[in-house]
Amino acid sequence: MKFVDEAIITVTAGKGGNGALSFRREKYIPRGGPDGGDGGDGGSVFLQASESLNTLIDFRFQPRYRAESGQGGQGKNCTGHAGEDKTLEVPVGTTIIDEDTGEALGDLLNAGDRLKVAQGGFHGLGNTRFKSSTNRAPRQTTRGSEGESRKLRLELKLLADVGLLGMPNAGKSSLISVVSAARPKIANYPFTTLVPSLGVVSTEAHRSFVMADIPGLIAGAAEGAGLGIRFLKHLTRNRLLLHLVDVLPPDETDPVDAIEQIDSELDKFSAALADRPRWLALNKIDLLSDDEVSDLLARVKLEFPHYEHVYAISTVARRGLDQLTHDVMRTLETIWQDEREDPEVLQKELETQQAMQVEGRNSIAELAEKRAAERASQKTGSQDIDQDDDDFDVEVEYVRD
Ligand SMILES: Nc1nc2c(ncn2[C@@H]2O[C@H](COP(=O)(O)OP(=O)(O)OP(=O)(O)O)[C@@H](O)[C@H]2O)c(=O)[nH]1
Ligand SMILES: [Mg+2]
Repeated sequence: MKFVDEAIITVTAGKGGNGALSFRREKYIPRGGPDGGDGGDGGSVFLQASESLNTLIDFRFQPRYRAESGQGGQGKNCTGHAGEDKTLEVPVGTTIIDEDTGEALGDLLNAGDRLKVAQGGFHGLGNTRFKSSTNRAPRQTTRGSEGESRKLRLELKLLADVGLLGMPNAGKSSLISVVSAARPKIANYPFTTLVPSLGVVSTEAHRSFVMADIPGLIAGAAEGAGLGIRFLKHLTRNRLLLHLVDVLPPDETDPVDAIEQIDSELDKFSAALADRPRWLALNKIDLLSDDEVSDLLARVKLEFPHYEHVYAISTVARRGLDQLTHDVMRTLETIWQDEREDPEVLQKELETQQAMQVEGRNSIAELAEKRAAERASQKTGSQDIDQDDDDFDVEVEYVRD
């Protein structure tokens, strides 16, 4: 699943320093002549792609950037210092657009790629420059020119890092809405979410990850029950799955059964996906007493030892959320670092993703075949809604408010 992360920033290059008006004045040297130096050039603004960033969220808090101006020239033919360039780091894959003209200025696709987005002003000339045989004492200088200023739109197509998974009504959309700026619909009935959405979770400045909210699953999803399993394919590029469970489902079923059912649907969809790191978050603990929460946690840990991370949270009472998002952030950072530093790890990750996608496609195709066979036998094909369009590469656009 891709999404578009956006930020609008204003960049202003430094002004060029003015040229100086000065004459040499020394004892015994009458009419020393002009010695006003040139100003320094203004600094330019550059954008540079960096692998250590993965969202544009920090630009929301700091939308204005300015490079240093050049200093004015001085007497004794001293040239003013040039202003320092300003380099802003953006995530690899960022597209840069001039917001006023709509012109695409470039894409920074590889780490280290650099693009000048605002040209620094040029230096002014000191009066020395205007000396000539006919004018030995010029009083003329020029001013440095203004630095370029531009409003830029940065766009980043991103993949989600963490995918939410769970029964309808477990609180997946509620979670994403309290930890990010995403505002999916939340309601007390199953299948509120019909399309995936994404949100950027920022744990602190320069640290963020992308979370995906997908429609809920129910038992029998692999056979087409509910909305089926096709949304699971959106999780095949996520590094981590977060399985959300309602601790007190309105139909009074046992949350432990719900965990089993989701696990089993995941197994049927793709063994490789079921093998991904998967954490459990028991949600709505505000509805239970502390003792009940401890009992449930103990039971869950006993019955599902493959879940190494189990959290008790409440999106409504905002309990346990910081701990959860920080732990997710830290784990993702370790995974990213390993992938950056070890090409074998990255290669293995890409192979796993490939396996998940192939297995997922097969499961979806199997379900579509089964449905087609059923339709053929019932001869009711015409009134069927085709739920299994292969929208494997669908682009979900989410733009921050
Ligand atoms: N008491 C309580 N209610 C919650 C909590 N989190 C979510 N809810 C409620 O649970 C209901 C379902 O929440 P959603 O976030 O829409 O659930 P979902 O998992 O996205 O559901 P689908 O989109 O249908 O799959 C809503 O009425 C929420 O207000 C919580 O921590 N405590
Ligand atoms: Mg939802």
